[in-house]
Amino acid sequence: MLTSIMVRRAVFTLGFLLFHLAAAAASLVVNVRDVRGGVIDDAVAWAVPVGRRIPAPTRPAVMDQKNRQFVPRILVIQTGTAVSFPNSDNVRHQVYSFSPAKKFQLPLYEGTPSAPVVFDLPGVVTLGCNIHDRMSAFIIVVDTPHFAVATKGKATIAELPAGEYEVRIWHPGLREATNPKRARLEAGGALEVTFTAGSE
Ligand SMILES: [Cu+2]
Repeated sequence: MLTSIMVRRAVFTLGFLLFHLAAAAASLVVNVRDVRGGVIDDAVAWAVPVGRRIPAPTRPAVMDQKNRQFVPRILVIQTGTAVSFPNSDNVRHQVYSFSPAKKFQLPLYEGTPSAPVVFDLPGVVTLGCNIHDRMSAFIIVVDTPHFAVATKGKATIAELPAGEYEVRIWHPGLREATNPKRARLEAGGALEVTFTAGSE
């Protein structure tokens, strides 16, 4: 009897805590436009907590290969994330990167290689396939779990704990890094920031 009351009380307390955590989360909308005001496709945005500890990544990620294309074409991950590279085609691929943030090559393979690749440095990793020249994709490795890929120039980063953030963007046509923007998010609040970036 006592145990059942204790369990009920614990469940109630947990529910109460989760409700308040959800209510306190803020969201950030990041607009990415070109110099003429048009939206930029394939932009990504991320928000790095300022002066706060960043939890280690917990979820693995997947870069698939389907119909001789990488899926997704742009993958954003937190630094330290393990990415698996399954091959869903019935032809073999040989995935590689020469990017300084992660140089690697997977031997020619079918199915899923047994070991995922861990991306332990932030940066942009350009992927290619030695067999199919037109296969290309990007893995954007960022020092935060808070990121989003834009749809029609708008990236929504949800479930952010309140506090100060440094917001950055990237897109495939970007020649040099744009200056970050600071954003201070209140508990339960929503904020919108706009970047103007060259699309050439
Ligand atoms: Cu290939």
